[in-house]
Amino acid sequence: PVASALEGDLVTSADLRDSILRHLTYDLGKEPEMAEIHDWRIALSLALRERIVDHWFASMRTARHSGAKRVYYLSMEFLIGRLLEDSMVNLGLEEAADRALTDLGLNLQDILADEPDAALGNGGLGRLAACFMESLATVGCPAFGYGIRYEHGLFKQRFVQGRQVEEPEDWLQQRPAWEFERSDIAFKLCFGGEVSEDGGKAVWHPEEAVVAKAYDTPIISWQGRWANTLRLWSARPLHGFDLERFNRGEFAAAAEPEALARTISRVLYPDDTTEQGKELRLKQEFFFTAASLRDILRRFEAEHDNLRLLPQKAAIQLNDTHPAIAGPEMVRLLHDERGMELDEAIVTARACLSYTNHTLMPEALERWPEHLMHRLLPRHMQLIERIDAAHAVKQPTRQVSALEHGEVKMGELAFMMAHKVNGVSALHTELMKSTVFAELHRLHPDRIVNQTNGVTPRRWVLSANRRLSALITDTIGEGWVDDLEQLEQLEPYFGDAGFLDRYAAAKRENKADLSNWLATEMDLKVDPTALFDVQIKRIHEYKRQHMNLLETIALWKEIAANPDAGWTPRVKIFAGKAAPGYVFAKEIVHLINEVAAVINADPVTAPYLKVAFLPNYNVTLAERLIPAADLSEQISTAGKEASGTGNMKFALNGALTVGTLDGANVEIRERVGEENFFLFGMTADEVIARREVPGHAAQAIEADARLAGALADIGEGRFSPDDPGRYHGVTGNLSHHDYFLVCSDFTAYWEAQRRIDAAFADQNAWMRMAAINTARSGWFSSDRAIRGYMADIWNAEALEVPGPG
Ligand code: DL6
Repeated sequence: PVASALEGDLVTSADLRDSILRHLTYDLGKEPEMAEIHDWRIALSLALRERIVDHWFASMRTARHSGAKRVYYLSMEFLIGRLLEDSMVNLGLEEAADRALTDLGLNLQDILADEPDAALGNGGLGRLAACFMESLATVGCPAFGYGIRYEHGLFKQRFVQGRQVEEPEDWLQQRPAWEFERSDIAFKLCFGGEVSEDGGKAVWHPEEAVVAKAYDTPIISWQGRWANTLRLWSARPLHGFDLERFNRGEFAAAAEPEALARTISRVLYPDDTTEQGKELRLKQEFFFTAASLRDILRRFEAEHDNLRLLPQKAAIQLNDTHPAIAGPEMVRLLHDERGMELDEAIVTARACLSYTNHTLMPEALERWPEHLMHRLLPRHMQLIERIDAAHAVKQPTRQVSALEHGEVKMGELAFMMAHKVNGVSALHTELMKSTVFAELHRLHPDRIVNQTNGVTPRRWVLSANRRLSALITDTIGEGWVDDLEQLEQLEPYFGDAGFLDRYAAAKRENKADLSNWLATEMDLKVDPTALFDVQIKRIHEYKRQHMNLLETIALWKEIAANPDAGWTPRVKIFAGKAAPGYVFAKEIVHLINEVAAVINADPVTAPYLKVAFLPNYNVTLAERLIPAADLSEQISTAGKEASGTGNMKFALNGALTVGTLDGANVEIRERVGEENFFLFGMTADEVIARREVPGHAAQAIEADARLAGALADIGEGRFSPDDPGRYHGVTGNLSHHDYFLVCSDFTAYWEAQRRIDAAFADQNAWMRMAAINTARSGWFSSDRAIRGYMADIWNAEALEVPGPG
C-alpha cells in the first residue's frame, strides 16, 4: 500500500479504495458494475473531501481560539477550473489514488479529465482570486473567499464556420462534489422601496427581498497544513412556492417568485472589460456583498462585543469595484442597524476595507446611474452622498467626487472607503497614481500601494507540468513548491549538460503531447519540433491578437514567396473568448479562423507555418498549453494591461516572452534579464504621444510594405472570398483610427519575431534562456503576493494548526 505523505494522516491506497467504494454505494447509490465515469469521479472527490474536513475544522478552530484577524476576500469571480487534482496533490494522495483506482480497474487520468471546470469568472481577475484562495491556505492566513454561486459560469465557445457561438455552461449539472450546502446560513437581503425618518433616524422600507444561501467549499493548502473556506451565495425566494395559485391552475405564476429570485445567481456576466450597466448586475453586486458583510459581522459578534474592535479582527478586500457597495452597506449596518455615530461608522468601515484596482480602462471602470442606485438601494444612495460630502470637507477646493454627471463612480467610492488601494503591477500602480486616481492620490498620498500579482506554483507548475516539476525536484528537492524563489538554486546546474538536456526533453515531450492532442481533437498536424508560439487570453483590441495575426499573414506571404530561405518552423496557437456583445472582438475571432483555414491548406508553406485557434479556452486548456509553449505573446498596448498573470505562468514553464513594457512584463523582464526576453514596441508614454500624431496609422502602413500587404489581403477578401467585404470594419478601423496602435507597433513586432526565429535556431542557447526564465521567475508566486497583502494592507498573521500533542 502507498501512504499519503502527510504527517499524522496515514492514508493507504486500500483505505482510499474502500472509501471510494463506500461513497459510490451509499452516497451515489450505484453498484460498481453500473457506475459511469462521473460516478467514480464524484466518489473519488468525496473520498478526498472527507480527508480535507478534519484539517478544515482544525484550521477554523485554531482561527477562532487564537482570536487572530481574519481576511475576507470579496470577489464577483472565482475562476477555479478543476479541483480534484489540486486537492489530491495538496493532500499528497496522488499515488494512493492512482493505486486505488487501478485496483478498481480504472484510470486516474480519465477520471481527472471528466471533471467540469468551475468557470465562475471571465479571465485574469477571477483566476487571480482562485490562485489567492490556494495561497491564503498555503501560507496559513485565516481567510474566507466570498462570491456568487452562479448556476451558469462563463459561456462555452464553439466555432461554427469560423464564427464564435456561445452556449450555456452547466457545471452544476452533475452533483457538485466539493461543496457543502449550508441551509442554516442564509440572509435576507432587500431592494427598492423608500427611506423615511423616524426621530432623526433613517428607516429603510424595502419593497423586495431575496434570501442568500451559503455553499462552502474547503480550500486545502499544500501538504494539508491549513484549510480555508470559499463561501458562495445562491439566491432563493423569501417565500417559496405559491400553492394557492398552483391549485388554481396558475402553474407558471406559482413558480414565478422562485424563478425571479434565482435570477440573481443564475449567470455570470460574460464581460470583463466593459460595464454594461445592467440592473441585474447591480443586484448581483449588492446581493453577494451584503450577504458577506452580514456573515462577517455575525461571526465577529459571536466572538466579540465591542464593534470598535472590528478593524482589528476583519480585513475585507474588495476585488475590483464590483463589491464597492460594501462601503455604504457597512456604514448602514454599523450606523442604522447598530447605532454607531455616522462619522465613526465611516472611519470603522474604512479601517476594515481595502480595494484592488485591476484596470485603468475608462470603459471598464464601473459607474452606476444615480437614479438606478436610488431606485434599487435608496438608503445606500443617501449614504453615498454623505460619504462623498464627508470626503469633500477634507479638500481645500472640491476637485474630486464620487458623484458626477448623474452617476456614482464606483472607483472613487471604493477609494474613499478603503484604507489601502492597490494596483497589481509596479507600472499599473504608478499609472493609477498619475492618471485615474491622481487627485485622490494627492489627497491621500499613503493610500495607494502596489502588490504585483502572482500565480500558485502548485497548479501552474507542479500539477500542470509534471516533467518539469520532476526535474526541478530531482535537482533541488521539493522545497520550491511552497518557496518558489528556491528555483534560483537551479542556475548552478545550467553548466551541466545533463540538466539542460533533461529540461529540453521535458519541453519536447510536452510539445509532443500537445501535437498529438491537436491531431486528434482538431485534426491538425503540426511539426512537434516547430516553435510553439502561444497567445491565450480574452480577445480584446488592447491585447492585440490582430497584431499577431497580421504578422502571421505577413510571414506566410514571405514564406510563400521564398520557401527555401531557411525559415524557422512555427505553430501559431491562439485561444480565447470574445465577450458576446463585443462585435470587433468577434470579428477578430472569425478572421483568425478564416486565416488559419487558408494558411493550413497551403502546401508550400505547410512545413513552416500552421495556425491553430483552439475553441473554448478555459483553465484546463491553459494547463495543457502553457507547459508546451516556447513563446509567450504578451503584446498589449503599453499602459493597458494592468498586470497579466498568464505571462508569469509561461515564464515559469520556460516560455520566452515577446512583449511590450506593459503590466508585469516589466517586472518579469527585470528578473529574467533583458537578454532572455524579447522586448519590442512603444512605452506607455510613447503610446500617449503617438496617438497625438495625425494619421499615425496611415503613416505606419505606408512605411511597412508587409503590414500594408497583410491589410490589403484582408480588405480584398483573400480570407473571406464568399464575402470579400467582411472585414472592412476591421481594416477600416486599423487604417484610420487604430486607438491601440497596432500599425505603429507592427514593424517593431515583426523585427522582434525575426530575432526570435534566429534565436530558436540555436536550440542549446534557447533552452538555456528558457531555463533561466524558470529559475528567475519564482518571485511571481501568489504566496509572495499574499504575504505582501498580509504585511502591507491587512496587517494579518499566519497561523498553524497545532500538531498532535
Ligand atoms: O489583476 C488580475 C488581472 C490582470 O492581470 C489583468 O491585467 C487585468 O486585465 C485583469 N482585469 C480584469 C478586470 N477588467 N476589468 N474590469 O479582469 O485583472
